[in-house]
Amino acid sequence: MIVSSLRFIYVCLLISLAAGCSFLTAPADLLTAPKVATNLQNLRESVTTLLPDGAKLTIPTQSKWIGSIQEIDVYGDEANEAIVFYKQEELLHVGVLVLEKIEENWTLVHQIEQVGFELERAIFQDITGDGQKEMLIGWGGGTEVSYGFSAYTFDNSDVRDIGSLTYTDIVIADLDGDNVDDLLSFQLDSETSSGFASYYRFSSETEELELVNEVELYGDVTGYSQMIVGKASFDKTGVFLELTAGDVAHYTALLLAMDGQLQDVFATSEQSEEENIRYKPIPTMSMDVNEDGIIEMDTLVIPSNTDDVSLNERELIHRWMQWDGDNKLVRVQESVIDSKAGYRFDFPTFWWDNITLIKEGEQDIVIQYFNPSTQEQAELLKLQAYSLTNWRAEKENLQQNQQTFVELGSRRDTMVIAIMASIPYDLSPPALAEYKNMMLDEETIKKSFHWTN
Ligand SMILES: [Ca+2]
Ligand SMILES: [Ca+2]
Ligand SMILES: [Ca+2]
Repeated sequence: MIVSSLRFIYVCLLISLAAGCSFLTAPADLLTAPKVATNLQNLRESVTTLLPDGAKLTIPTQSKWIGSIQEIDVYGDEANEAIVFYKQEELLHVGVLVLEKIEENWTLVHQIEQVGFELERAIFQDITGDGQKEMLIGWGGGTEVSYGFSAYTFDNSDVRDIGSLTYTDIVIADLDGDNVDDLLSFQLDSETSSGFASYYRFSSETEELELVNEVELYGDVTGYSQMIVGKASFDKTGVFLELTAGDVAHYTALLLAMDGQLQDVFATSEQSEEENIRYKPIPTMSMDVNEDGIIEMDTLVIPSNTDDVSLNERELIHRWMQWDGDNKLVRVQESVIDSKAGYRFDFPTFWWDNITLIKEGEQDIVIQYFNPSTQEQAELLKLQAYSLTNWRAEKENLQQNQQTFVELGSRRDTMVIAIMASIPYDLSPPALAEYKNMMLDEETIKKSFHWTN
């Protein structure tokens, strides 16, 4: 057991040198693995006797992987403490117990309690920069959009509250690049239809979390669907926030720390093009779509020559935009996404601005060559999703009709294929030459296909 664990650590260390492998289990835990079962039983018995009257174990709703009992070293003494989450429904109390193992016995050393109906999240992360983890707890208060958050630091077996705030969502990340994690809270105020982002850093002078600055988000913010943190450029970490403004518009905000202050990058920009492209009729999700380590915004573009198509029947182009480090967005990729069938098909760059999309039936997406100057248009590729049960018969049909197609992938009950169109000889000679250059071979078609969920 120990030998194989050591081998695992060795392999992981090798990988970590190359690619930043993260330990799912700490090495110390692996080395003591055979003892875990008895230790855990011992701990569970202690927890049962130490819980307050009428209290039940609970799991933080947004950090479910943590469970109701977490063994973690918060004292920095290289021995694990046990953190226990509980609630007392009748009293509307939620609480945390900190247990320390003293002479083989789990002993209650701290009890922290708040009024609330649930524990919303629990995070163990160093936000003071001393290498020792803080305990960050989100308490569910009375409303759906606002929670209370408290950060606790442990020193010399003492626990101290270093800052409390309210939040709708929260991210912890090093935004200013000083190698110490900072805290960004997002607050949605449903009464005034407004959103605020507040930037906090730990101050070594006051030894508390300090509000650096607050940014009011642009527009009548009524909701949000995503808040993620990641690289916004090679050297800058940003927070991408997918917001609902008013009843129908959605847009992506990018929040960054510039010169130590939080900024909403495009709210201060006078580039109206950048303003407009971030607005869309439905929310989308930012992600690192081209796998270069940088997060892209997923913006939506109406395909050419579809003005008379109703919005519901229109298939929109997903135009993935990367921040240029200043106040502009740069197009890095274009795709079509079928969220029902669960796939994305990426367009080669030489297709950009020379194609349009047509939705056929429920699930067929026709990609057409489109010449903006002559308005000539011709089918290039059709993406079709079938249920697997129908696929065999459909395949025979396609073969009988001598159609060229590529099987892109099958998953669950879905088969997705791409049908290559036959060459449209009615195009003008220059358009036909352009069309032929835009035809994709089987390998490129396969590489352009990705499952999304
Ligand atoms: Ca710390
Ligand atoms: Ca920092
Ligand atoms: Ca990327």
